[in-house]
Amino acid sequence: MDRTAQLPTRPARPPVAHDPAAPSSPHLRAARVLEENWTGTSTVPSRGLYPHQWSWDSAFIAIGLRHLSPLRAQTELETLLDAQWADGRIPHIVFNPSVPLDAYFPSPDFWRSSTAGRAAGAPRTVQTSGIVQPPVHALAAWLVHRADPGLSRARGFLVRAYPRLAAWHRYLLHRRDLGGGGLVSVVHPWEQGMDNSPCWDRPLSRVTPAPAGAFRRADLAHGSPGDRPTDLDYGRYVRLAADYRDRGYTDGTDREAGRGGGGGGAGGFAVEDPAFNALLIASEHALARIAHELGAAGPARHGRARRLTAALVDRLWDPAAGMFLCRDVRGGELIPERGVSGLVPLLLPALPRELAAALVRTMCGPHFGLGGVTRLVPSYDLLGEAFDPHRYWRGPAWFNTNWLLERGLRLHGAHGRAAALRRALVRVADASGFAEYVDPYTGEACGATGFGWTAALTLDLLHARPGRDGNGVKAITGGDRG
Ligand code: 9WN
Repeated sequence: MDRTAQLPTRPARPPVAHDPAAPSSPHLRAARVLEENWTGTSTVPSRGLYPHQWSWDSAFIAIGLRHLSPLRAQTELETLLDAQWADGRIPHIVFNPSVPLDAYFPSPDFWRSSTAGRAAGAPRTVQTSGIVQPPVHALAAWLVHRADPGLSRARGFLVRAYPRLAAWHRYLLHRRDLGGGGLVSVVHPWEQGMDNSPCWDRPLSRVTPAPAGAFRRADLAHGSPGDRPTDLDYGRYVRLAADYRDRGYTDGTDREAGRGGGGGGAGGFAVEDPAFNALLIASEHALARIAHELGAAGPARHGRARRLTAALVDRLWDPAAGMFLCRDVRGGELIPERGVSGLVPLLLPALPRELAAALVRTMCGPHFGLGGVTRLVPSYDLLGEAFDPHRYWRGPAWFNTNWLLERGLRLHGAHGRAAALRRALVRVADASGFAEYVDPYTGEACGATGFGWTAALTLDLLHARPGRDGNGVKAITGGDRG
């Protein structure tokens, strides 16, 4: 049954905590959001703003959902994996055919996956986008399995998921190493998931925007324009996506495309991002555990994860900034902007100890303010010229990145800071009506409320048993929870 299409778009609700008709605990309130956003086979990020299935949202949502219903959590991931392309990519959106085309832009008739993506192996029966999002899925699959191993084994959950997850990682590592240094590049800001981060301003400035009249945004009907990317950003997003589509969603390098040149793929945008690559590495560790559970070769994957960690340090660590930066693969240089993405590698078990310590110092210093001026870690440098506490990924705090950092703090022994961040996350999420993102200073809600991953990750934090996370790999891949 698909409930999404029948649900009217609602205006943002006041914070649920002050609603007299609201359930009586944060746990129940978070569970209600997930109930309301469930379509029968997956969970929408937001009933109004994002009425389809999104890739990394579903992974985070499954991580929370496993505490309510391991079966629903498995189904969430299975629905996404059913839309995988034959080349291994997991698309960033799986469209719900019963949602009207004009409910979200870009809609299926823009992406035209089943025709434009035919050569790359797009599925015929389901419409998807043609770009990807961060690979949180193997990590999610392992955590979901751990929540109810009996059910998982009885349903063959991991047996079916493992080859698909392995093909997904293969696609990224083989088709997307556009810089030639072993790391994965994203070819669109939507792929990295932090769409209008100031980290993209420089590489995006080379992209000629699509004319304003060539598309119609649907997002502005659901919230304040001041909380969203600008029209100029959208013009560039549309240009990049349309060019990729018109190349058949192929990932040839410049050399393969006959252009010579210094790498970076055939498109106008190619960036190595620390969070995207760190999530791939965390998922490689999870895949090693899944392989072990299935009696396959786990240690080789742990080895690969360690080699990827070394490549990440080699290519993206900036000692002067005390954090990781993005690399613009076309120009070849590091981008001198501090985004929260550069703190996310704290979640890696093989990170050298002195780098982990530097990341914690940077997170708690003047650029991100944790434990001082901010309640949660902002998405971008408080001191950066482009900082804006309300505009999407240009300053507001997001719950998925803070959840990842909480895990990283615990993994590297900063238990006091992790506990404080955990308390703040639950309090702010609940008081904001499970907002999409919040002002990092005040916790004021921005964007949508009733947001899927905010509710799911709150549930996960409420279920945390932090006393059990002494072991590095365990803390990353789920020995500590569920
Ligand atoms: C484009 C769904 C997605 C998140 C992204 C977030 C936002 C989409 C948009 O919403 O992006 O993919 O329309 O702005 O930036 O991280 O996955 O919640």
